[in-house]
Amino acid sequence: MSEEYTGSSITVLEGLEAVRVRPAMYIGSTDTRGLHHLVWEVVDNSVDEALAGYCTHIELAILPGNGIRVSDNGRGIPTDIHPKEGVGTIQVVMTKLHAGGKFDNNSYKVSAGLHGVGVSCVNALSEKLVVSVKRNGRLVEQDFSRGAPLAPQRDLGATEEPTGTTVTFYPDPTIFTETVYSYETLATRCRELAFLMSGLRLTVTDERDPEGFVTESFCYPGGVSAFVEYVDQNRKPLFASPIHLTMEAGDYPLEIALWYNESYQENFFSFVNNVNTYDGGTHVTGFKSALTRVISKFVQMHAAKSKKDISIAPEDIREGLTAVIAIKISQPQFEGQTKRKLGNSEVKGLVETAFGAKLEEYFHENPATVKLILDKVYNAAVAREAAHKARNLARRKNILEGGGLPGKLADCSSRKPEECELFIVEGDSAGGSAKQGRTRDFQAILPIRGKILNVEKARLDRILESEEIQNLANAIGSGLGDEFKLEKLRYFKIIIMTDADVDGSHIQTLLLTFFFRYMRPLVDAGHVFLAQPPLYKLRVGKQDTYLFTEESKDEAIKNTEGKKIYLQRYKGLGEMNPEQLAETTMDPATRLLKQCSVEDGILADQIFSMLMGEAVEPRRRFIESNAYKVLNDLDI
Ligand code: 0RA
Repeated sequence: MSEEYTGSSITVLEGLEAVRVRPAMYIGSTDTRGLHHLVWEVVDNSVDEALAGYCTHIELAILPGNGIRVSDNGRGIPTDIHPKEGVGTIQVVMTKLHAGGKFDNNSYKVSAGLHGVGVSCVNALSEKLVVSVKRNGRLVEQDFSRGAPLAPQRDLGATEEPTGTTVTFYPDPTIFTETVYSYETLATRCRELAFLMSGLRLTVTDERDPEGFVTESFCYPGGVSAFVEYVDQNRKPLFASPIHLTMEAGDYPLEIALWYNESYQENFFSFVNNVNTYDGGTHVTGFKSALTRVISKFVQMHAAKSKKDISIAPEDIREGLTAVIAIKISQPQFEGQTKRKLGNSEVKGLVETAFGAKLEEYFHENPATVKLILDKVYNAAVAREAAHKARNLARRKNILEGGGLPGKLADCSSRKPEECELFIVEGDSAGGSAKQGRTRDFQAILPIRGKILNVEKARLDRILESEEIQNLANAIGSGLGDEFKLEKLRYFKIIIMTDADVDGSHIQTLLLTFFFRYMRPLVDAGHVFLAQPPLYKLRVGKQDTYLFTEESKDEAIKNTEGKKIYLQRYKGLGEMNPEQLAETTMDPATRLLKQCSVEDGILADQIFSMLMGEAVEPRRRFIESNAYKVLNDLDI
């Protein structure tokens, strides 16, 4: 690098040095999340170019050496000398904190949204970064390292190709604790962006394996309507295609798609400036109240004709509803601990008015669809009321909000949730061994009787009537559904302990479905675990070893070198005595636990609805195409 050049870039480096000293302050963390965050900072600039109407295709590639290349066919970063800064605009964009990218007034920039720390942070945290721009018929490039320009931009000559920007970067391994990119993570977000930016094409390619690249390309002219179809692909729809409404809420562009299906869940996905607001906010509140108001109005009109007299609750209206709500806002305010909730108070009324009017108009024009929806809402209300009458109201409240402890629970003596563990154990006999083998101070045991109710196929009413579910909810203590309160959790570790056979897996899946649908914060906060009982005991001489996988068993046998061995296959927890069960599966010092987490909520939803839901065809397809993977392991 030339002497002069070093001089002019000093002030710039002071800004970026701060990013290198405290990277987590700028990108959240330096683990795999932060690593992927870098990609979105760059992609957001290209998405902004698409929002401004100049870019139709964004290509993302994972390179050998775990670099990333992001190319777009937008206008290209200007290649002139920046009038105020006196250096090339490329350098200004890449080195000035919060320069973001654009100087034009595009008010819905994603790059100014939730993360919006700017592409200069990516530069600061990359050991190498190259920007390459095609603009005015010329190709111009500039190289950087750890934020510092290595030389002024250089003109590489004329090009016939269309305009665009390519940013290639290699994250600094001295900053990041994890440097390997996940193709799945990148592809999932690209698909989501393609739904949200209808017509924009996003292509992801994994170029790391020289033997062959993996690539996918996403483009959905149907926008959020295609998103809802994608989410519900494993459910039985109530009518042919989603209701898709595009409108302005005040000045804010608003797009909503909604679709009813035969399940009982409500499934909302909401976005502000293409950022997922996992915890909803004022746009979702506005949506819900307009939906309730308009549907109630049509119910009343209908009831007057048919003389039906049913009172409809908001939950009846949302039963089996999947919706995507996407709004663009100039000054979004995000709230809550994780900043995943929209706070702008004016948005509620704007969405309510705009969406309410649009939905009413749609209903007047589509009476056949309205009839299907009203029938579904009636059914939900009738079922709810019938159950309501039959049931003891106080008990329902008790379960929802967490009530008395079940008789079958062998509780622990500690009352400090952070040190307490609840083992949910299949069957009374294993439950007995677990009770004898546990450390009573902090380990509680709840035996369950085999298969619990499949909550994917049942209404809340039936779920609340199930004795096993009542026991579970009461033991855990935090209530369920809308009333779930993580603060009331009685055990920080909820451990599912089942036999390592087909029935055990089924019970695990039923329990996980319940936790995912009705106690989702429990899963998100990392409180749910799967115990890992050993598959084998290998005795060589007087030495016993417990083995947890087929591979480790094969390996261990290989290493016995012809000595006399005795191998026991455990078919269930019941075959272990309490001491063995404690040592292999329960004792924190020696056991293995798998922590459950939801990395991709949409995929998790699809898998649960596919495995456990009403529609048979998607499950059949899944089993057919995956059976070969498990056939060898099944013990039937
Ligand atoms: C500054 C000004 C203009 C575009 C951009 C930056 C720009 C930045 C990035 C980053 C990735 N892709 C990008 N594409 C464009 C406006 C240019 C004009 O007015 O022609």
